[in-house]
Amino acid sequence: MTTGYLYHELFGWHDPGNQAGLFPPDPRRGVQPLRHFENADTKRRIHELVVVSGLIDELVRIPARPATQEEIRRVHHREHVARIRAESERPSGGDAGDGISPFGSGGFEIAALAAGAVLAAVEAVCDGRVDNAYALVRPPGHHALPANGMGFCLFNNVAIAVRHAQKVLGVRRVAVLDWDVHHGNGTQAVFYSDPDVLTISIHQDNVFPVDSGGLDERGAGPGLGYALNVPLPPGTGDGGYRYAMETVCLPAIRRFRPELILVACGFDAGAMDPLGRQMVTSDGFRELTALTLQAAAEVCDGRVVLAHEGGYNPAFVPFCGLAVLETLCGAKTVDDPFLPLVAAMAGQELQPAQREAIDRAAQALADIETR
Ligand code: 9RB
Ligand code: ZN
Repeated sequence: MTTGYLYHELFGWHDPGNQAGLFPPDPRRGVQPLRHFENADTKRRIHELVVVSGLIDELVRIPARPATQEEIRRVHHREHVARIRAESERPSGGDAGDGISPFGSGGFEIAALAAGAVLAAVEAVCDGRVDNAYALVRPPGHHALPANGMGFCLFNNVAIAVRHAQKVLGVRRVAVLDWDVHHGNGTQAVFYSDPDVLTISIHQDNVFPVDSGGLDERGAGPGLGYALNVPLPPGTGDGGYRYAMETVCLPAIRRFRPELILVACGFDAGAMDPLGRQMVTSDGFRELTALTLQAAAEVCDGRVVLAHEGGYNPAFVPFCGLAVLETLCGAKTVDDPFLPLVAAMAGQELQPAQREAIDRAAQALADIETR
C-alpha cells in the first residue's frame, strides 16, 4: 500500500498564545500564564517520530499548498474568511470566533495551508498517486462552522476537501468518519442537509461542544439520515471503539457506498489525554485504521484520507499517530512503550453501558438508503 504523508513546519508555527490551557492569563483571577492546550507539541512530535523511527522512508511525501480563498469559500462565508485574514494582518493576531481559539499574526496563511494540505492529500488519492494519505495539519478543523471558527479551528479542513473532491475531482458521495473525542459539529453542520455526504461522529458524550452530537441529530430535509452520531460514555476503551466501528460506522459506510472516505483523526480519545476521558490505546487506533481500510477496500478502492484533528498528550500521541501511519502503509517500526500500561487498564473491553449506547446509535442505520 502506498501512503501519502503531508506535514509542513509552518503547522508548528500556528501560535495560540500563552493561555492556561483554555483561559487567558489574568493574575487578578489567579490564572497564571502557561500554554494553550492546542500547542504544537503533539503534532511536531508525531512528525519527528515518523522521521526518527524511519517510517518516513515507507511514506510518499506530498507537498502541502495553501487553499485559495475560493476553495475556502466553498464552505465558509466570505465575511468569515475576510475577518480571519484581517485579524491575521494585525501584530497581535486574532481569534477564530469563540474567544478560546486565538491565533498569531500570519495565522491565516497557516490555516490556509492546513486546509490546502488536506486538499492535496485528496487530490493524490483521487488521481491514484497513492492509495491513502495522512495530512498532519494544524490548526485543526472539525469544529469550524461556515460563519465562524470555534474549538481551536479556523477553517474546516475536511469539509473544504470534501467540497473540492465534489466540485473539481468528480467525486459525488463522500463519507466523513470523525473519531476525535469531541463532536465533529462543524463538519456535521456543513453537510446537514446534504444526502451526498454522510457524516459519522463517534465521540465522548457531551464534552465539546456542550449539547451537541446527540442521537437526535440525524440530518435535515434531503439529508435526513446522513448525519450519524455515536455518543459514548466516558471510560470507553478499545473494546467499545471496536464495537462502535463494527456495529455503526462500518455498516453505515457499507450501506452508503461512498466513493471516498475522509477521517477526522483526533487522538484525544487516547488513554492519556488531558481533554478526553476515554481509554483508546495505540493498538486501538491501529484497529480503527485497519477497520476503516477494510471498509474502504470494499466500497471505494481503498481511497481514504485522514486529516489530523485533536490529541493533547505530547508523550503518548506520537505513538498513536505512528500506529495509524504504520497501518496505512503496512509497515512496523518501533514499539509503543505506553502500550503495556494502557492496554492493562481495567475496562478496555466493551462494557454494558457502552454496548447499550452503541446499539441505540445503530438504530439510525436504517435511514441510510442502501446504494
Ligand atoms: C467552554 C469552553 C473547550 C473547547 C475546546 C475543546 C477541545 C477541542 C478539541 C475542549 C474544551 C471554555 C465551552 C473555555 O480538541 N476538538 O477536537 N472548552 N471551552 N469555556 N466554555 C464555556
Ligand atoms: Zn478533539
